[in-house]
Amino acid sequence: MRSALQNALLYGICDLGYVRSEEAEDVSRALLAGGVGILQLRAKGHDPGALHDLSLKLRILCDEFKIPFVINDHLELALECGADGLHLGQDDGSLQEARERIGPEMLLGRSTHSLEQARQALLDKADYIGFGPLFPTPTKKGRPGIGLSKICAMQEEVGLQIPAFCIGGIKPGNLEEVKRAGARRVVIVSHLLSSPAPKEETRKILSKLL
Ligand code: TZP
Ligand code: MG
Repeated sequence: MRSALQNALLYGICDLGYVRSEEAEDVSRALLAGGVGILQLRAKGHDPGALHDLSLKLRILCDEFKIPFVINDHLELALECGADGLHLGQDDGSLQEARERIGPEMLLGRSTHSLEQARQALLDKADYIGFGPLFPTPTKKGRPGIGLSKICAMQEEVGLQIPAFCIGGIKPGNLEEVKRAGARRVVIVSHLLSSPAPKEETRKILSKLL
């Protein structure tokens, strides 16, 4: 799955803040069919125990598409469902401790909100990072946008060594600007999940990243 991660330009998130659990499989299928190169299950405020069945379904679905499946926040759930990866934020503990528990194979992702944090994630042996939010976004309430000015430096220092996905408020209307600022890979959540045609919209966005 490490080589699949290297190929991923668009990171899809099935975020239960936007998608009802009953729809999560269909929406995830649409994102995968549209070409996301990695898929995460994000379920803020949900009891991990209640995510077991859904995570197994998405695990199988991602296998079908040969795309890495990542669990946000919940290490035990990631192990239980046989996820390909675990994604941790800045407040979710050390990457070294997580690595000791998940073993050498599972991908470990880290959210970063500054160039310094991006550098640190590389030193801490993250397999990939998220970098943002570039713009304020309702998906991550209360966090200011970090802007576009550090993308180039982050890309050179970190993004040449591990995949670095810019995130936060990215939409078709600002994607060109984000790319011009140096972004190569992106995560797009609300725009894709609120689209009436998520597969086609994913395809459209991906074609702009190729
Ligand atoms: N981390 C930083 S911004 C963000 C996360 C999970 C949310 C991105 O969502 P959207 O809807 O694409 O702005
Ligand atoms: Mg987290």
